[in-house]
Amino acid sequence: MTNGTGMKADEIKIEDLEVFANHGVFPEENVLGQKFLVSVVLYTDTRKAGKTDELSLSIHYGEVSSFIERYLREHTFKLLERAAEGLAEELLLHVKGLQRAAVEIKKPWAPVKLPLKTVSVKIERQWHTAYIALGSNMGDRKRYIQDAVKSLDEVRGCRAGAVSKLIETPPYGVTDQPDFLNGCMELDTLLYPDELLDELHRIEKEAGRERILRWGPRTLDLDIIFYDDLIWQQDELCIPHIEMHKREFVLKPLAEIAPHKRHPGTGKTVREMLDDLEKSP
Ligand code: A4P
Ligand code: MG
Repeated sequence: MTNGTGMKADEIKIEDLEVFANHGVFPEENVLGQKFLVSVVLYTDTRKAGKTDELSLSIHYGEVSSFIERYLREHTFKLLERAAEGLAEELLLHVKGLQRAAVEIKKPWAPVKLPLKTVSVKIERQWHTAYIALGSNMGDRKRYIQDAVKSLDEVRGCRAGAVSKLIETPPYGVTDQPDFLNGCMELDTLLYPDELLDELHRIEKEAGRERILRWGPRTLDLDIIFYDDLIWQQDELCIPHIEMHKREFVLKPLAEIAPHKRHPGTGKTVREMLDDLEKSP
């Protein structure tokens, strides 16, 4: 992972923090408790703190250590996987300036009835940036889109970023239907792409969306245009969105909030794709 200048992110490390907690599959473990060793790498940008000697511009590793200890002591999970996942998520949600976190939890006294040093689970989790296309051509179109932005911001592990202006567009594909209102938004998210799609479908459903006709009229349509620089092609999900470069109603609002974002497949910026489309007959 890189910081804003394209250079490798800086790391703050906490190694083998001892926590006495109750995680485990066996009921005795949940009652008696045992020792866990927790190592965390916090990926962040220490440049400003490095230049000014100002703690408030960095991540306070003392506070993070207390946070880890408290979280693991106050929760009881069966699996180390669950403990690591929960801890990584809490850190990314609550520690300011944290972009990515590696979390390793070791269990030196794991009850496996064989001599071993430790068993452990190590994961890395991070914030991702997605761009979502917003569309509606039924009912109170503006309200459906505004509510969708709010609903997405309220999903755990999602934060709404820039939202474009909404524009009126003629229908593309099936043309015998009312005009659309379209826009785009930036979304910071901890969700994986398939999890994000599930949330989009849930929000579409709550807006009364019915899938009757492909490309037909809808109260709300939410499509994932980009997800970092990911290229993901499966039957139920294609990222970048397969038709994005052909659609002015996607590129115009997107160019307002992310003109320099490059398509990871073609290398073209959003602005270039929009220029190409406007030039094509
Ligand atoms: N799917 C695959 N990739 C994605 C992705 N990147 N983001 C799958 C979201 N969904 C993705 O979509 C069908 C399936 O596509 C989803 O279940 C998902 O698994 P849908 O929303 O159920 O059906 P749809 O929207 O009718 O089909 P499609 O192909 O998604 O259509 P689009 O691309 O959404 O286009 N004209 C104007 N002016 N403005 C519009 O907003 N929208 C459409 C619909 C047509 N014409 C329009 C507009
Ligand atoms: Mg769609």
